[in-house]
Amino acid sequence: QKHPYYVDDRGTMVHLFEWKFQDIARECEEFLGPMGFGGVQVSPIHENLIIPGRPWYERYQPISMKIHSRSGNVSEFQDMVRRCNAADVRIYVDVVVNHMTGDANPARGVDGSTAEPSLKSYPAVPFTSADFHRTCAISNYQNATEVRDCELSGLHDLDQSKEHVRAAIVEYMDRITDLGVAGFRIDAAKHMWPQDLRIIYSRLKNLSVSAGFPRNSRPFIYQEVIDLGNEGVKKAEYTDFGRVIEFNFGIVLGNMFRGLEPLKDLKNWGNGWGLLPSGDALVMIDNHDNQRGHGAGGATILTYKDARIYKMATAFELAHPYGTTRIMSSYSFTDPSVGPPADSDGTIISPKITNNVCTNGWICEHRWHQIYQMVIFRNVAKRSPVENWWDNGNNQISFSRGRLGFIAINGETEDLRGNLTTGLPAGKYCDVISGEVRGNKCTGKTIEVTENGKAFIEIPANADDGVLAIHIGRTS
Ligand code: AAO
Repeated sequence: QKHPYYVDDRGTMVHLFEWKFQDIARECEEFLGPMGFGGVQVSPIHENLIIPGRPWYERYQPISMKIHSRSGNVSEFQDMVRRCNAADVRIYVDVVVNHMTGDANPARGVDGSTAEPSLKSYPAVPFTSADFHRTCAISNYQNATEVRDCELSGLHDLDQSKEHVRAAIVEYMDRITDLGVAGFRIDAAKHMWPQDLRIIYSRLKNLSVSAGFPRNSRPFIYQEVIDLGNEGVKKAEYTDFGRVIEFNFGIVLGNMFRGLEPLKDLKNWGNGWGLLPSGDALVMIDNHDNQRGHGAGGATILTYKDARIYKMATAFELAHPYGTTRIMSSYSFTDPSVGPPADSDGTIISPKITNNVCTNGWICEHRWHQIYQMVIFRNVAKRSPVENWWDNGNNQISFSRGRLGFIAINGETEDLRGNLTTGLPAGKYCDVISGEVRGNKCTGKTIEVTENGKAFIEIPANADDGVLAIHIGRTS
């Protein structure tokens, strides 16, 4: 269940946060498929409590397990999964089964379901108070039992040791699997007992053969367990049966690319850093929580708002073989509660996309040249190792991925200029950061690798991008 079942050598998923299913389907066909993205994580798809003002976080308050949200209804979901699969892009669903809603009166869902949260009564599932833990607040993260048996932010906490709860969760996830998805993000996994999750995952059905998955494929599972090393719940408790989202990844890289620690220290990235083993980790620079101060990470998390260093950190993420990578794709915000761009009736406004620039309030980091080109780089580099590491003892680094790709990063105020070992076969390559191959021409810098594998590399301190990347898929 640690295998994402991407098509071919695709290696990265993008979280299209709050996108509508119809827009995702089109994005799969027009961009994600052709550009080599492996998958899309969609925002939670179950029916949620409608919260006045429609903050994004209402989607983390389930009121039923019907598939109907601001992203669309079940037939739109099904159509999206079919079209994305046809474009070789897999779909991953953010599953919220730790809890239902917080208190609200009246409590009404997107599909019209009602509930009495204060009585823990959710007739549309149905769940009654017998299906929940007692009411208590999580305040001490040192106490693993409290973290798992009490309520996260007042959200009524389901008891996954109960057979009825397990059956409802399995039924919901199987229903999604039947529609052709490849796997699940497990929200708030930290707040559920590993032994219960193990049982629930083991009961899930295999991925759909008619959707194109090999026989006996198990759903990809990646779990949200925030463990920065100082609490009662440990990420290693969850790696027997799925991957875990490695929150230290974006925190450390945020510090590094902000210049708080030298990039040269990344030489042994992954090992000796307290990070999970690579095969257990799903990684990102930022996510929908910590880009807006929720969850963990604090002020040094990089987001689209720090565009230049964000692209540099993302380039490193995608160039380095550690973990399964995810890219964030955001809408613009200042108020951390505000939901996606929407009409006055709450209908989400689609991104308008012209020449890879999204408007209507959407950022679309995945359409940024430097980011999608590195998604392609990662696919080309496959599983080849980091080789030919070089650094200047400070914030200028470079390395190759075997003989398939090479990246250089200049994170300081001095120019980077020198003959570096690229590891690539002799030839002319197109720097995919400053340009691309169009027709037979490179629109950016052309890099000439000589017989000994070296090339003259130059990244001025004031360059638009502090990164240069070449790979064998783009010769000129
Ligand atoms: C909303 C309102 C609440 C209201 C509630 C019920 O905002 O005021 O009480 O409704 O009416 C999202 C939003 C929530 C929202 C919720 C439901 O973020 O604000 O509540 O929807 O609408 C913890 C969990 C983690 C969770 C994260 C936000 O462990 O699972 O909080 N993330 C997921 C989703 C998220 C969603 C939910 C879960 C709920 O991604 O979008 O919530 O479905 C420590 C712990 C972490 C803990 C954080 C924050 O982190 O380690 O486990 O995350 O605290 O509580 C340093 C430390 C680090 C620490 C951090 C912050 O960095 O090193 O360990 O500081 O203290």
